[in-house]
Amino acid sequence: MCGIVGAIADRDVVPVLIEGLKRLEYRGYDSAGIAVVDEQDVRRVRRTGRVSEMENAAIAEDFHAHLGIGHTRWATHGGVTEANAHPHISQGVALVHNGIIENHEEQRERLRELGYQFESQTDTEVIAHLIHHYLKESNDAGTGPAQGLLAAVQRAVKDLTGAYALAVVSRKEPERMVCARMGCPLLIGLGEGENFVASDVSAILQATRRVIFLEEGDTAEVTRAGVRVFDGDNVEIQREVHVSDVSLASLELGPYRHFMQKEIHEQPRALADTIEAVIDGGFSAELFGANAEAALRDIEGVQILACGTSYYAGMTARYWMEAISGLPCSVEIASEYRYRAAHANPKHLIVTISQSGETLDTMEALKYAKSLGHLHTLSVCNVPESAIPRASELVCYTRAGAEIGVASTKAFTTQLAALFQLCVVLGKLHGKVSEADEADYLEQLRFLPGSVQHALNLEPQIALWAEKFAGKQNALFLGRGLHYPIALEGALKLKEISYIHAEAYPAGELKHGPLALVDAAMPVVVIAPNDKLLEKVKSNMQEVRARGGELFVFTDQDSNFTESEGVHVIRTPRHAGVLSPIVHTIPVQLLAYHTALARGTDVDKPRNLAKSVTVE
Ligand code: HGA
Repeated sequence: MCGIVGAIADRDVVPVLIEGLKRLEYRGYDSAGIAVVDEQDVRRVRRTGRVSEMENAAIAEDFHAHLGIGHTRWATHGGVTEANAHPHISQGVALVHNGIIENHEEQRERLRELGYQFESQTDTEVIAHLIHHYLKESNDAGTGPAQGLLAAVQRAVKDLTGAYALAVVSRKEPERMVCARMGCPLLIGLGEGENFVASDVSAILQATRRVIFLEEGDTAEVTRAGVRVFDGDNVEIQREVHVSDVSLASLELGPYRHFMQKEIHEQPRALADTIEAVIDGGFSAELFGANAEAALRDIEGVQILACGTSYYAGMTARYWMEAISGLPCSVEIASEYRYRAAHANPKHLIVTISQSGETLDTMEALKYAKSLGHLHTLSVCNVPESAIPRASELVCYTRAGAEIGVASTKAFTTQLAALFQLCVVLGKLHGKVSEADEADYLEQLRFLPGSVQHALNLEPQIALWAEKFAGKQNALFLGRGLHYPIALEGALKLKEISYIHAEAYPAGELKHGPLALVDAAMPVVVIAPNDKLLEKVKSNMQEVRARGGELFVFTDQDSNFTESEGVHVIRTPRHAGVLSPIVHTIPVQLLAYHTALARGTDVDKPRNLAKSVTVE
């Protein structure tokens, strides 16, 4: 979603801002802009569309400065227009904003009465006017300008309800940038005689790795010489400096055509990294934190909360959880759970799953679960130090590396691997997993990266199938048991990047409704490895074939499918046991990718979608 970058330096910061915005493009956006403070004036350039278009305009207008802020906008309030793009300016105060201001209408009224005129339909513009209003008030009262912008921002944010990450500059104070955070992530990058602000570390990685993560309610003043951070009571406070280990290589495309393709192919490595600690040290509670054992022994059940692809990871984990650990497990979409009058069992472990660790609905669901009295919380997350793990008692970091493609791939399979580890650890602690079982699970994990590599080798065959899908309007995905969530994930991937309408059903549900859709124009993808439900799935497939539906079956070596008229089969070389859902994810990812390629869509930045969903 929206991205923020800001810089103050002796050098020209415009290239830093542009480079930062390009690095934030992966989050999904619809317009971009920068504002710079140069010789007592604020200049701004904004464009709808790509950062490169805005960059060309900035070059044409000869933008250079030592202080500036930039933004990629994913519209929430007001259409995709240049007037709604950030930065917004109020009489020399320029600001960029991520988030949503819930009381913007009330503030708009108040500001109109104070004489302010609005140029955009955004909620953001009220913040610029509010800051200007307080700045003017303190100037009129004779308070020196050196303190002006910071104090004005600190006063303005007290009038706001909702979520924000802000970076603000003023033409009257060309020596500082002020920022604030509530509900949306924001960090400060520390350089040598130059400093930065960003919503995501990837935006400033080319300049520094030393970062301070702002906490909820913090404000900060950033100058060339240093940074001062204040808590929600405006008391100056020291925040820890972290050294980011995000690799620059993970942000580069390398020999691949798209980040999604790169990330699909990175899965053997990403999985090997995620399971490394278990392979070396076994299924130990310490994987989830130093004091995890007591908490994990204490629980009586599990409640998983997540959104989108992460929700499907949770659905898969539910099958493992109940079978392996014997603990009752429910899975719920975070945005639904947070508004439901849920009956909490305090001893049910809350497990949240979020690639970015900043998914707003998941964060709010976690807060709600805590307010209901849940005693223990665990986060499965790919971004260290992000908001959700920091708000959780226990953490399991997936080690997928930066995921840039909007459609999640390696984050999903590594989430599955992490959740599988959790299931086995809970099984051990709750007396369900014997030493022999544990050895067996370890062996299966050990083979996992290799099995995934074999599945990747099927790419040429899958690309041929994709040519048939490219001309279709609809597709149906079927699976049963552990593979039903993988059918859901396959349908979601196809929808997200090829814009083909796709739905997934548990195969047993077919004749309760969706069979009515099946005819010769409807391709039906079936995920059918050799497990205890295989014979049932085969009967469901007969029902499709009898109605003229064309079947595309992903299976493994052990199941005796044969190709025939209207039945196409692709096999993974070996049966992956209980981890089969992870291996069978690869073919559905590749099918979606190659279908999108054949249809010529923007694979890494599908229309209307954003990477980290940081607004409601
Ligand atoms: N509400 C603001 C910012 C939106 C945002 O943060 N998107 O991720 C707007 O609509 O401009």
